[in-house]
Amino acid sequence: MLVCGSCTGQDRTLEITAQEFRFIPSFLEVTEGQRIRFVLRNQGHEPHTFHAPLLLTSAHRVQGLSEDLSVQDGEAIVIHPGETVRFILEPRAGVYAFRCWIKGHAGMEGVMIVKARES
Ligand SMILES: [Cu+2]
Repeated sequence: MLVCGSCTGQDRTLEITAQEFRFIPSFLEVTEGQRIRFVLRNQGHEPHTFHAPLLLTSAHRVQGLSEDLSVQDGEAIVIHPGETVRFILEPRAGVYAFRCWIKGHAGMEGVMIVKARES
């Protein structure tokens, strides 16, 4: 069996760090059909949110959200200082913007591109 993080049909882990006031990285590119294991870390001193309404829907099969995870309106995941949040998505092709929607946190934004699988 091949083990390749960038191949289609494989699990892939994406780590995103939130801090004052940016996401690192702010640009992500994956391929449709991959199961993406998101690891969101808040290394800042304030709470941050991962607000991605087009991404955090059942259409993309969100899995693995722990029970103590707070999701606001099904669109944003709240990450408290020092916290790490993990979840799994299998996103469809598209362009998905994400940002922190806390007032005053302008600039905390990014984009995830999910490329269509070549057949
Ligand atoms: Cu923030």
